[in-house]
Amino acid sequence: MTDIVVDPQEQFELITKNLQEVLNPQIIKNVLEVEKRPLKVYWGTAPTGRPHCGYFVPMTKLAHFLKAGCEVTVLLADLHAFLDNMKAPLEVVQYRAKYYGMVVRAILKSIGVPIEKLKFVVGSEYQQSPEYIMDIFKLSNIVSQNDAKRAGADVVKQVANPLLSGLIYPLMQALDEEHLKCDAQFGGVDQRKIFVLAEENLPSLGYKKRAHLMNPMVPGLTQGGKMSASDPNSKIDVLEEPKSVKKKINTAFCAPGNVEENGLLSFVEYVIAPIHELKHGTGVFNFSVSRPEKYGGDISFSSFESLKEAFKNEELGPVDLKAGVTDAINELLAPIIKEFNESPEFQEAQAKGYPAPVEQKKKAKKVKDRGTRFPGSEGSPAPETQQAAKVTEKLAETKLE
Ligand code: STL
Repeated sequence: MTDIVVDPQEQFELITKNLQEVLNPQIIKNVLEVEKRPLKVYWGTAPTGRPHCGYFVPMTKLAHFLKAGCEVTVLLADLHAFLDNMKAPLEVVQYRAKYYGMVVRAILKSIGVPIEKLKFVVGSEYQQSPEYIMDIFKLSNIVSQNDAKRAGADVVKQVANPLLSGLIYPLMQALDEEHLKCDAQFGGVDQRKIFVLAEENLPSLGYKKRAHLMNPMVPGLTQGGKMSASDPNSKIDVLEEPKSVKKKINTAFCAPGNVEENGLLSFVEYVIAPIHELKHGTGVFNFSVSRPEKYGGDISFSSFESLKEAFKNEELGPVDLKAGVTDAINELLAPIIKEFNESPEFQEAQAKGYPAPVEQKKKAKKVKDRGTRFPGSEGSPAPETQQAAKVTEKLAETKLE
């Protein structure tokens, strides 16, 4: 990556580049132009399911922030992962937070972003302090149940009998802005209602209102575009093997000439293109597809628009677009897989954060308790064996998404 940008106007452009929406841009401009200091911005993520390729989207923004000289914090919001319908049980959440941190570092390294200036904070490290807890109480006296519920509607998993934790979640996210001492919070546009809740309520606690930077939502690979936890084909893990990437891309919804509902084109637009720019300079785009001679031979595009146009005109068909995207994704993932394979710490975080679901054994037929002193008995299992069995059972209960 090239040098840090120092001109305030250029910094502002880079900070807000490719975003869907910015709330209170004047807060950012004031820091850059009047106070003339680095902007402090944070991005929060809750370590729930395994991170997938969608993670590359916010990563390109973190790269922009760092290039614009910002002080960037990544919040690994472990308690939020717990509070969101226990998507991460407390037994495993610390490993998931570690795993997420390592994935973020590996992705940024792989796209050539210097990460020395990037700060990582684990939520539970400060969210259990008396000051933070008192702030939750204070905020709960200002925000109505209705407003807290609505704020979390796009973020907190919606279930039939909603838990109280879903109301605490948005309050804590608002408070994180103050306790992380930031000027701006960055997130997907799905966070918008929480961002607005923070803007409307932090001033009542005597805290300043922050700016909010929002990324567009990038569709998944299935028709309808939502990345779903229950459909493994709708997302590609950041450690997905090349063969499996190929298989998943091949099942992706991609109709000839249809550029509107096309997760593959979106992936090129929001991930492949920005990363190519980061590596090769502003405005530089290249997307190549190797094609057999009888189908027109290799073809490459030097702008996203020309690629989209070619697909729309059916000069480029689904099979070829899929081949190009498969190669591009495998190229993006190769250094992350390599990093994982070379790091026992990374592997441990994954193994302990996402223990393999153990087959639920059929209930064993009840045998009459004849004690341990009958012919053929092997005696009682040692206490440590019993303990291990309990832990395995507990891990088996862990619902994986
Ligand atoms: C998710 C998915 C996602 C974003 C988040 C969680 C954000 C969590 C969060 C928590 C606390 C904060 C900020 C953000 O202060 O895309 O499951």
